[in-house]
Amino acid sequence: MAMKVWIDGQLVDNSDAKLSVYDHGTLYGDGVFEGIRVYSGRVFECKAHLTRLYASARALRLEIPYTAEQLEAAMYQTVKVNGFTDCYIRLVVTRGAGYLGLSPTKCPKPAVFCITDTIEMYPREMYEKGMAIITASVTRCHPNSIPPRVKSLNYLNNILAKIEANDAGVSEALLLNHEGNVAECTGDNIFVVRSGQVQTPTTSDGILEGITRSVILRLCGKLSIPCVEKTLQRFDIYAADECFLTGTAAEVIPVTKIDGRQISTGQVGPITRRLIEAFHKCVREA
Ligand code: PXG
Repeated sequence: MAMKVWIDGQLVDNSDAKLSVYDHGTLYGDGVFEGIRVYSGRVFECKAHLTRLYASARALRLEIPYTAEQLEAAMYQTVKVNGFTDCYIRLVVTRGAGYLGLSPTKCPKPAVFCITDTIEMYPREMYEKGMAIITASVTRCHPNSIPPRVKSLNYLNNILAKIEANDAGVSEALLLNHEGNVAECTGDNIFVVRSGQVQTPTTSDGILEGITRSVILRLCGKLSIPCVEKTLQRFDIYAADECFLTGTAAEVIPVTKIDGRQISTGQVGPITRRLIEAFHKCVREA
């Protein structure tokens, strides 16, 4: 489909939206990105996404050559020119064109682009009946390597885990951290419900601080559903009453099976249902 892409301040046809082969984003995965949703013409949690983008860039000592206001305007401009009211946005900042060799000092100007497209979701049936996941053999990156809190262009670890999910015939894989505790899935945060309490790993467990995760924690507060961020072990998922994943693409999706084991009754639980409903209400009102 013909679509405009915003790239370094210009709106160009998607077929003309190109990066240099010398871009360190391509050569080394040197860059950061955000996946964002537009609901009813509004960029959902815009400030939170931009804050995370700048924080990720900062962690990589990558200076974004635009202000947050300029990037927000670029997103709205791209959404509008493509005639979307509901869509997915991919906002990317790379180290820019340099030369062969790792050092970013050879890259004078970061490249920034914004793509809008229709959103690819899990099949509707999974939202109603729940999805099956597996635990990947791949470990989530150690926080002293590329920090999981950075949404970087290097997703190889997650891609390896996703391949394991594909091989097992399921849609997502859970990654454990370097200590063997629960971290998150390849593109989604994980939650469990045990004895009426919603639980999710803390940022120090080596996760991306998902925007959807924050919205769910906020909604729990609003609905007076007890919730806590704490270290979880595999046991906590096996013994959970309910389990669900959150992410910009997936929104809130129930998990009813892990590693071939049914979670509790294998049905979508009542708290998960309440939160799915509250989330839908929230994106309509935001
Ligand atoms: N953990 C990881 C590792 C992620 O990549 C999330 C959690 C959820 O975060 P948000 O802010 O979306 O609630 C993500 C989300 C996609 C896609 O197109 C999504 C993500 C990464 C790559 C692709 O579905 N990230």
